[in-house]
Amino acid sequence: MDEKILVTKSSMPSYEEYIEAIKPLWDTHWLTNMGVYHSELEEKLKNYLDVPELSLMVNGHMALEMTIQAFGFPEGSEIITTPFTFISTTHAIVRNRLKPVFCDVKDADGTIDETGIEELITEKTAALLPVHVYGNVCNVEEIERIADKYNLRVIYDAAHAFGVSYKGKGIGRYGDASVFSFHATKVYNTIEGGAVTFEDHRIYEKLYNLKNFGIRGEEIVSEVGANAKMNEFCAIMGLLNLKRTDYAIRERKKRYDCYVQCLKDVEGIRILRQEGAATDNYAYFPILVGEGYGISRDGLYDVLKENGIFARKYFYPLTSDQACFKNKYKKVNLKTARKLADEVMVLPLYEDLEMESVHKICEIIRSNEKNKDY
Ligand code: T4K
Repeated sequence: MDEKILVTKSSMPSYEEYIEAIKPLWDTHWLTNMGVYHSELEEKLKNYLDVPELSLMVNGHMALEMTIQAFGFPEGSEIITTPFTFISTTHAIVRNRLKPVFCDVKDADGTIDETGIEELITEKTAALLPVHVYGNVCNVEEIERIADKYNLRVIYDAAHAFGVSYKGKGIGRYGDASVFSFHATKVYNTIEGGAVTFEDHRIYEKLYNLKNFGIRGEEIVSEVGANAKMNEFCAIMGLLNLKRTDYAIRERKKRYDCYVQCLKDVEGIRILRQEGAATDNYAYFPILVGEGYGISRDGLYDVLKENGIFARKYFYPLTSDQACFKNKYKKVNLKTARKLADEVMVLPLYEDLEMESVHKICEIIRSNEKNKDY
């Protein structure tokens, strides 16, 4: 096993299948700007994700930016979010000239600690932007109760939650809108891509304009938009990958279960896994390397690396600690988020990861357990 094992590997159809599927583009020369494959993918994804409305985007980040813009919050409004996420979540708020207010997360699953939200609400608060981190579902009922009480919008960062359903409903049906990422590293990819899901059709029209420069007619530009359209090559990749997503998730599950089996009783190692009413998409395999383990998280990261295994510290550091945001926003207690960020490590997981590799990774982890002499 000399090959490098990276944290993930893009899911793809066969070369022949993709080449065959993109052939018609050489007849039509229609490559982007809401083409036929774009429309077909929107329809198919609505069905797969069990949502009434969906707008495709060039990537998950622009989907977040466009969605926040679509709600038209006054400049300087506060958005309550979490720092235990990919930098994109915080960037999207700040690039809209809004202020992130960081709320702590729960030790059990890394999602927003809903019990800490109300004390952060001020007259400037406009929305909540919680993250279904690793596909772990936020407490959507309590978040809805708070949002209703204070008349706030809820936008979920569902970048990791493709295909997840909660209490029998697609996860994209909760809140005012949910944003998915279809990046190459995700459970489901369109090379680069993303989507916004929501109930209200007016949001579809708004996003359609915003992602196309705010153009409303050949000679009319009504608002300041951007270019966030998905092109036809990506849409075709998405159509083909959608056919194999269930297979990809099943294969991930086998590897995930194997990790759980091998690591469940290693002292000091905890799997950051949510138990509950949501389905799992096996997007990531995050573990926490606690004090009771033989070496530190960084120590284990290095040992794995020496063995050709490239795990990742998703999500360390907290976004609030990054140079561009540090000390700029309200100081709040982020004790749990900081602890998780210091201990977390995501192990390799993808559909064709060799089972032998999973065992090898677990062996390395087990061999560094405290008081174990292998
Ligand atoms: N919100 C959240 C919570 C997110 O996690 C993300 C993205 C977003 C919003 C924004 O969505 P997008 O705009 O990205 O659609 C990766 C991804 O680029 C990013 O999409 C993802 N989250 C984040 C968690 O991970 P990096 O900087 O770690 O990627 P990179 O290039 O180091 O790749 C990681 C591994 O993936 C590589 O070691 C190998 C594999 N890989 C990578 C690429 C680029 C492939 O197999 N194929 C590839 O094409 O950010």
